[in-house]
Amino acid sequence: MSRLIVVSNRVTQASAGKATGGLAVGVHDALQGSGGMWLGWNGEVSSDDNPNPPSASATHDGIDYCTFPLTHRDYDRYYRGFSNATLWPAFHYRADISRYRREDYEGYLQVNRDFARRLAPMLKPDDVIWVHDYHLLAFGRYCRDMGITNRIGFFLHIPFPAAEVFRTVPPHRELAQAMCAYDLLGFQTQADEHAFTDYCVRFLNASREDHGMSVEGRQVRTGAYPIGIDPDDVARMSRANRTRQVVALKSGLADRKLIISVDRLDYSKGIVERFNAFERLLEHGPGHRGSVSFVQIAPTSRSDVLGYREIRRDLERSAGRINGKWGELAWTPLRYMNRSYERSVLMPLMRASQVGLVTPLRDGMNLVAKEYVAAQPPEDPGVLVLSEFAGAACEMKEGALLVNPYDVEGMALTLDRALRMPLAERAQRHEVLMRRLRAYDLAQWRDSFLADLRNAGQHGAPGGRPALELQAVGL
Ligand code: ADQ
Repeated sequence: MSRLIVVSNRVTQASAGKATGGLAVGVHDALQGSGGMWLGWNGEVSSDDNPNPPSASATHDGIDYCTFPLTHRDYDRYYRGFSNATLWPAFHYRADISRYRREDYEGYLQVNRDFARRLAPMLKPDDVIWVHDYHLLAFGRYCRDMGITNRIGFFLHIPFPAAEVFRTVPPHRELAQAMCAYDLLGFQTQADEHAFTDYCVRFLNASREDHGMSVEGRQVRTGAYPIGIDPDDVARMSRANRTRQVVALKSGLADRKLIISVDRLDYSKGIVERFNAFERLLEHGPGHRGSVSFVQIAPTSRSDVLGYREIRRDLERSAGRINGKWGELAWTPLRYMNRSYERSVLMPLMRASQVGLVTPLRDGMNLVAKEYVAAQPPEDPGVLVLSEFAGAACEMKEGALLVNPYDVEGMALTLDRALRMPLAERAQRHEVLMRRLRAYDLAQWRDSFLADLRNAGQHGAPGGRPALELQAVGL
């Protein structure tokens, strides 16, 4: 079988027994099975004095890891700048806070080109390349410009926005053209896939075809591949020996019900709106006062990116106000933990909670929603309250209670319903959700993407001029 090469912004190792989530686990087995390689940033930031820090190679568990640091300048322009201050907000429908600077875009292109330059000499002719996420939209285009004709697939973990929102990113046309250099473009949902193809039809003169489009004389395959979890692994972890923290939390709760939310601290996750909904529940439902506690776990992420410090401050204020107003000596309504916990603690915590409250304003998928369901005891499962704007809602609408996170009153009413739901309904909903989680798990996500990539029709260098070079010259 041909070798698999994974390319992503960050490289994480998932060694046996080490508890990691998401991408690392998802691609680990496929990499191991093909004697594969993973290329990307090692998380370190080096001095600008050496603009080309060397790559380091290491082999673990039959996987070659090729990693390198980013210089300060690259970190600033490519990572903090264009990836996380321009693309991330715009792709999460926050064009209002997306900030564009030409020098950031230039740095983004340069790092994308640098990733391709590092990979090129290590490639074998039949290697298959799988690229991940919004940091590397232009990577494939640079590979083609370097004459690389291997099959290259790309998976976007975050939403692809509607064309009118995507157009607020100034180099939108070049980015979409660059994305069309990939042989297969995978999205979390059909809505994301359609948003991308709609844009291409309207602005790149693409024509739709079965399984994709024809753009500038080449076929680009597109598809929806909703990322899954390993439900049995989550269930096992959730049942494992109760950790000290979980036991302490349970004894502090006495007989109170527990609502839990777990996120990275990010404005896209709708945490402030969620706090407001919990406050509304206490205001309008006197029966819940003193009998339910809400635990929000949200460790800081990207603290040096625009907008992230503000969200932390807003949450601290909001949690303080709610506890100040409603708390009692023997009851803290809202526990907001701005720190991270191991998965071995999070999964039992989810299992111990009667409601999983997952209400992002916009999310590519949201794996916490799936993990919450898989962590539940089937004989007495909790209820998932899920935002209709999470990619996960497409698959989970039958079993979860869907909410609009902009409707604080509606979320409070749904929380009330979830807390009162009888066992028979909870069990029936849980069964429906588990069936779906098992039918489309993490292995299925990975295997279906890779099967389609291996079968993707034509591949090789696209025709036409290298648009990104033009932009870089114009800067
Ligand atoms: P994220 O925005 O990071 O990922 P999410 O899917 O919620 O979002 O979480 C990914 C993983 O991180 C999960 O396994 C989860 O358990 C873990 N995680 C989240 N919060 C945590 C916390 N506080 N402590 C410890 N672990 C935590 C992006 C997209 C998502 C998409 C994923 C995967 O934004 O929409 O679901 O990629 O494609």
